Amino acid sequence: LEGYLGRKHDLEAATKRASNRSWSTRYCVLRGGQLAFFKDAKSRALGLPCHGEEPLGLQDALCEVAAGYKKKKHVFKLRLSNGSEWLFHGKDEVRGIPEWGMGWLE
Ligand code: I3P
Repeated sequence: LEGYLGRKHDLEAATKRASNRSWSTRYCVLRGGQLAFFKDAKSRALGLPCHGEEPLGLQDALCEVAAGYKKKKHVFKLRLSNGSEWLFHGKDEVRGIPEWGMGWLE
């Protein structure tokens, strides 16, 4: 499963706000229990992660609609087992995560 999503780092750890809190677009690849980030499909094909970012390990992670986040629609939250939290912004289109009415940004 892969495609473009907006991404915002919200918490670095359970009680620590992330320092870089701005939204950025990433080509996200969900595979083998990891979520990896690339600038675009070409760098994904070349296996070059965006800014050398480590993939997020999803073991014991929680994922839910970010109902409390009101500034954008179609946002889901990922809470990793280490307490860090990330927000992801999808497109208003039924692809990707259809049960939430979310899809990839085109
Ligand atoms: C952040 C940027 C984000 C904003 C965040 C700001 O500033 O404006 O868009 O999140 O607010 O800190 P900068 O680009 O200077 O890092 P929202 O879009 O969700 O408001 P926050 O610190 O309240 O999360």
